[in-house]
Amino acid sequence: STTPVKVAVTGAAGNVSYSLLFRIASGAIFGPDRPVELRLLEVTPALKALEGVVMELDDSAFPLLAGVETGDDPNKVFDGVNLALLVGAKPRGPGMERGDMLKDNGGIFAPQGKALNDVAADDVRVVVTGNPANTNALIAMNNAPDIPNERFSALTRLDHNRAIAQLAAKTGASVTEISNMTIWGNHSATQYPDLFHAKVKGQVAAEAVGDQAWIEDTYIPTVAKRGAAIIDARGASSAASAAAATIDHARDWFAGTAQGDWTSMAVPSDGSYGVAEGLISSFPVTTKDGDYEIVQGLEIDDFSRGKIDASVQELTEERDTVRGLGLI
Ligand code: NAX
Repeated sequence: STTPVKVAVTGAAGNVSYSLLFRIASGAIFGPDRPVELRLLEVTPALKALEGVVMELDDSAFPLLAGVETGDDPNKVFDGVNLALLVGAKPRGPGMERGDMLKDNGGIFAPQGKALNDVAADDVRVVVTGNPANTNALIAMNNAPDIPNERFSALTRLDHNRAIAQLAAKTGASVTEISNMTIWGNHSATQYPDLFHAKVKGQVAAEAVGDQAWIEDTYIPTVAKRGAAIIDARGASSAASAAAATIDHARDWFAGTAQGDWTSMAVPSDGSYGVAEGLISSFPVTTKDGDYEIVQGLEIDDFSRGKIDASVQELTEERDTVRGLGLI
């Protein structure tokens, strides 16, 4: 199609978006033949900085960029959008109570969910990158009753990509020789990167590694705490890799996962693998044409079961908190 696809990005003047927008405009999600129109949402005080970003988008003369609109009103910016990348959020700062953080995010994701419900295109797909991503997606989804739940997702692709990179480094394989990686649960320190279904050159990764202690004591914490390691080294949180992961997530949702492989997306649970229905939890999924299916039938041993349950427990607590706050 030569009709531009309308892509909304929130937090458009922030760090992740500074990498994300230029890749979207270059065709990284929808390919080299599909024009894109950007709809950029920011809070009022950031609109001036956003103007500067738009000047740089203009200056890039992207052949596929059919238009850019900006604003601070989601009811206008989201009008007719086919894809909404919700990046702007209120992550937990030092000394902040979790309840306050969830409440602040409710103030962002409840109205954005409502606005998407009212003005987005009928085929809208939503990806939440802004933290706490799973529960922010839960809030948006529950405030958009007319949009099918399966259109809402949260980003665990950065964790997935980190899990591939760490496994590649350990085994000497290239990232392209690793398949069937899964992140289960929450995009948080409780996430579970699963080496019992991942494969290295076709061999089960846990067997290829052959060292359960390394998996438990080094691999899982390294992947789960990678965000903190980046902050420690850079003095700023991951931005370019988060943007790359957001692109991977959205591109694969439409373009599809490779035959025999899958990816990780946090999506509303249908009860698969004992995850309570309705929680937005990360699963192995196959994708095609903007739809996904949770991979079924994987055997979960006791070790994996404990890890998945612990992360899902955290999601349950977050859900109960936002329910108590009347946000869902
Ligand atoms: P920045 O603080 O640089 O940018 C966030 C932007 O969002 C700001 O410009 C702010 O004005 C805007 N914003 C706030 N409320 C808004 C609203 N109601 N509507 C529109 N815009 C709004 O953060 P950045 O480094 O870009 O990170 C963005 C988000 O991604 C954060 O929540 C962060 O925690 C999250 N991350 C998620 C990751 C993931 O894997 N899921 C990894 C990277 C990243 O840390």
